[in-house]
Amino acid sequence: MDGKIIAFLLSFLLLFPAANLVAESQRELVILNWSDYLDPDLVTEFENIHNAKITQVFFASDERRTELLLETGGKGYDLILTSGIDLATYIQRGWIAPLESDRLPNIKHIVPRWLQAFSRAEHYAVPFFWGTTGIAYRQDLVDSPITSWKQIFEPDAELQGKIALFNSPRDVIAMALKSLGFSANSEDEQALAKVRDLLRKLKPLIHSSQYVSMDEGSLLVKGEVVASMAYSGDALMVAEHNDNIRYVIPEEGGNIWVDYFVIAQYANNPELAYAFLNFINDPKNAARMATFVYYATPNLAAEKLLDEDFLNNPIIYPQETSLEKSEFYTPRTPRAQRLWHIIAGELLQ
Ligand code: N2P
Repeated sequence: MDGKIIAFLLSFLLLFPAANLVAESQRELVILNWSDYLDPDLVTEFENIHNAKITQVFFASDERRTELLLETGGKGYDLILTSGIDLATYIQRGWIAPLESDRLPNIKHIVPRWLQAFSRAEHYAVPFFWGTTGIAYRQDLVDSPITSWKQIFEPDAELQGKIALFNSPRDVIAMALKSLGFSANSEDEQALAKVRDLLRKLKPLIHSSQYVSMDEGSLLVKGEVVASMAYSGDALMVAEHNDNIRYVIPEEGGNIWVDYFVIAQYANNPELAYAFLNFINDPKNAARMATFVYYATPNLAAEKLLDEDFLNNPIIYPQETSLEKSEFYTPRTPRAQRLWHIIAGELLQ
């Protein structure tokens, strides 16, 4: 055999186990998450400190997250980012491990209000951020400011064909209910029949029901979409690329949500998952994370480190008066849930 080939084989045999060792010692943390929800610099810092690799699997709606979890029976993830309203279902399905608070010393920084905002959250979930759902729009492309959901759900000529909704039955129907003066959580059949009519009329008038991205290629930045349902911090993030983008909690009110990190029942690396939760709740890191995503942190010690500008930004920390008409989602009966899916299914295809 050619000497070169022998040398190659020998070096391969010698190197391969070593490569294996490196791979084995680098643990992986798999996080099911929204995109743009973790500061990439903090991710890298965590990876370096823990000699670990963070892999994120992204979803673009709360419903899509549930579908992904259903596909694997909750397996394949170490940490799951979930909205508070889905917690109870995920716990019931056995996808979430109860929190062992002695492994999470930094939980002491979290304001109890957010730990307790949803049923059973306290024992299973670590609040990450809270925010609102409202409307992001291009002030330079409308005659007068957008102030109500009615302008989205019954658009006049100026907005027709230029509206983006979430691809989320829950959010679309809840906000359509509010535009008609009902509660976001209404299960009243007549109210829902009105929503159905409203959405049937709306269908040909929307641009899309995909969540608009937050980068410079966003449809809002390009002006192809003039008004979109949006999460508060995301509107601020996309406004970095166009300072004509505004965010409003409409006069009918919006949705107040809380997002939580939970440890997956089938986590491969629970220890690393706890390390991550402690890391992001270290006050300095939690403050940096908040600055990156433009959301309000439930971490009190972090809040104390944030700039006045951030704390006084009414999109991040809305005044109580503008929150008054906004609602947290409450659990729906399975029957209502089915009905909501049917109604929204006609619109969101
Ligand atoms: C991700 C923000 C998602 C917040 N950019 C929705 N709860």
